[in-house]
Amino acid sequence: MHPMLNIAVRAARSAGNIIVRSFEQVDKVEVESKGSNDFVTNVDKLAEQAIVDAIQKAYPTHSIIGEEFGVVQGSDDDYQWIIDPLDGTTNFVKGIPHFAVSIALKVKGKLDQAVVFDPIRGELFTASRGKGAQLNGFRIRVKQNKELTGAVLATGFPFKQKHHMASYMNMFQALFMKTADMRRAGSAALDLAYVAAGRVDGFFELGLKPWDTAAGELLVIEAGGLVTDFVGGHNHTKSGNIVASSPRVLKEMLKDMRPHLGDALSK
Ligand code: 2AM
Ligand code: CA
Ligand code: CA
Ligand code: CA
Repeated sequence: MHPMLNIAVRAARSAGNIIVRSFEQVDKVEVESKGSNDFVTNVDKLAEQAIVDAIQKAYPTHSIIGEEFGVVQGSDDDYQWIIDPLDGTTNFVKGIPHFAVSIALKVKGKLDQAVVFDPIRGELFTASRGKGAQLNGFRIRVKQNKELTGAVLATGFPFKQKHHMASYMNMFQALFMKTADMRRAGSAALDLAYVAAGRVDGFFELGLKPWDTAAGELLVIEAGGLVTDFVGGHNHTKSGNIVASSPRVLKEMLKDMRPHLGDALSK
């Protein structure tokens, strides 16, 4: 295992331990609101601190960007960690055991290492650039479906951008009519990991942040899938509008979504 992936795994496991311990008594966890429908807890922050500590202990010069603490600038700009200590906080606070720790490393702007860890199931998804993707050490691959018919897609609702709900519903409908079913499980990082593992056939969501998708994106790519924005380009890191699937299904998804995008989502 790449030494930096090894550190990422260690960091994810220590965050996972904090999260699982608190989840056992989740009724006692204090929930703050970061704005409407946006929860955060002390556990998010403790988990992020554990990850930052693990990275800084091993690589004191690296930069880190995390959901809760923002940018921790290091002296070395070539190495940037992108972390979401708890992806699926809404599930966590509701007592639904489906959430993950997401840690990615970019080297000179390119995704290089990725970990998505589901601490409840003990599922560790990892990828290193050019080396494939694994689940608990076993190789995983994106399902190479040729069409949407029979597919199950994961998605997320635009909880923060409710002004996009109408467009979203139109896209949802266009895709839903062709697929077997849809899943809205509540963790974008796990949605992407599940695409990588072939558990779902594709994923789309709008308005996500870099820490939601960075690790999952590398998992999907290393597992033989594609990740694009809503028009097949590579603006998804900026726009947060993301589609992931096998090359052929992704192409069909984009075609079906296209009539419903409007100007705002054409990126
Ligand atoms: P978070 O738990 O780290 O905030 C799924 O739609 C994604 O959106 C998740 O990865 C989740 O990341 C984020 N999210 C933030 N607030 C949400 C909410 N109220 N409902 C669902 N997802 C939310
Ligand atoms: Ca959050
Ligand atoms: Ca998140
Ligand atoms: Ca989070």
